[in-house]
Amino acid sequence: MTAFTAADAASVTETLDRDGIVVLPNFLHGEALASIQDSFTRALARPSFNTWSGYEMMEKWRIQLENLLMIDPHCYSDCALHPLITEVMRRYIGPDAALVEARGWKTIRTTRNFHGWHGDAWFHPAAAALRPREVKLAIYLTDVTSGHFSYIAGSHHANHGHMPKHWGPRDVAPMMHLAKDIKGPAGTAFLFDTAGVHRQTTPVLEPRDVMFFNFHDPAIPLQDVDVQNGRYQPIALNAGFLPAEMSAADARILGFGRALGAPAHQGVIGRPSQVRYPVLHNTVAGMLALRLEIQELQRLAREVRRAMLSRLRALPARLGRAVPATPAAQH
Ligand SMILES: O=C(O)CCC(=O)C(=O)O
Repeated sequence: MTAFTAADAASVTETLDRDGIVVLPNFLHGEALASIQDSFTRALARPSFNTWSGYEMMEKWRIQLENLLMIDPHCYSDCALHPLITEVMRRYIGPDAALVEARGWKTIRTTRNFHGWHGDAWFHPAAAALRPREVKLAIYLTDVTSGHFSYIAGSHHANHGHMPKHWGPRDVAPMMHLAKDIKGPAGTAFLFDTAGVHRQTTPVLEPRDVMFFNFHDPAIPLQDVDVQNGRYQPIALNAGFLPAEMSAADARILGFGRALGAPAHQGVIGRPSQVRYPVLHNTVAGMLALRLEIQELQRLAREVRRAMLSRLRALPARLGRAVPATPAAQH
């Protein structure tokens, strides 16, 4: 992990405040980068289904990992809990900043313009007056020369306190000279204020792997759709990756105890109320149930066959006992 000083945290926070985005070159490197790249690739090997824990797919172009803190120990010490990051979050968001999402994805190669300019929508309209701040730490896991992240520098200032929205090409055209295109080798990181106008650019000429660690104050009320979809719940942690001792500040940033005292459903990991493609899900679940039913019928058939065979084998002996001995044989 790269060492940092209080001056680093101050200057990163200052740039974030001014531009809404700050690049951290070579943030992840060496063993930490190699380990996360490997874990990421393994986790992307198959979709989550029944006994497999893998990726989720909400659309054609991105294959998504929902719980990065489950897949690799370096996602704690070298990413979410990196002292530079936690210090900048405290300075920029406030003392109650917490990690509310740790997800990543692979964008597949495509020339399709599938992802437009937007500010991230997350807080309830009633909270807009609080001018809530949210910051994402993004880290590239592949070398990125196309399909990179782009951000309109300074656009966060005008958007704070307004409901985030999607921006059409005509809305963004007058601001394009302020666009910061973030390209770079694997391990390049950047922090951005999600109120600013941003997007993944097209075309994506090489598949791109990226992680996003999302921080805001969990006390800020969420927009209805995120409550309905169970987004920004306490995040899933892997106990095996956590150190035996952890500072109270780190435990709070990870959300320890955040759901205590609240209705249990508010602490449930995942998206219990979100049913996407119900027909497809029910069909696949039905096919799995049918497969298991057939397996059970096959087991029953084997049992019946075994019982019949053993009865057949026992038949001659039983017949022998049943046939009375001939009189001649009695002498
Ligand atoms: O994948 C990207 O580069 C864009 C990400 C993005 O728009 C977001 O996290 O809100």
